[in-house]
Amino acid sequence: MTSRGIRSIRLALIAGVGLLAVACGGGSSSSFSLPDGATWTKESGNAVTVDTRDNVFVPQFIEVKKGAEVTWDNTGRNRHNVLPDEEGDFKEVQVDELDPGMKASRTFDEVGEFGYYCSLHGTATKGMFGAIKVVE
Ligand SMILES: [Cu+2]
Repeated sequence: MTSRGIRSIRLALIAGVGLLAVACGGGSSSSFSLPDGATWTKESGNAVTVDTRDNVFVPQFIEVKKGAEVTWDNTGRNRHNVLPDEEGDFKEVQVDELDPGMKASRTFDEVGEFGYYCSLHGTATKGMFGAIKVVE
């Protein structure tokens, strides 16, 4: 192999390591990324409600203070659940906790961006999904 060939392999390796460092350096435990054109709705209180309708979370993307308690309030007629897009980010809200007319809460003590979705009406990136950005 020519020395030029070796040099370009070395450059490719350095670039690859650099990308890895960027990918791991986010400080968030979730890989959630806000869809194009979407914005975070800032919530100042320690108790924040997400209206859980048929079939959408409102507001969809909220920014809360560390330690805030988020309550999903099922105001629709359908059953819904709330699953973190990365297992373990928070305890799942199962359908029997969130029948129509019911509310379920989770507390967010870790800074980061936590995506979630209703598996009956969406996926982590489509349909009935949302996210919580937790800040200091
Ligand atoms: Cu749903």
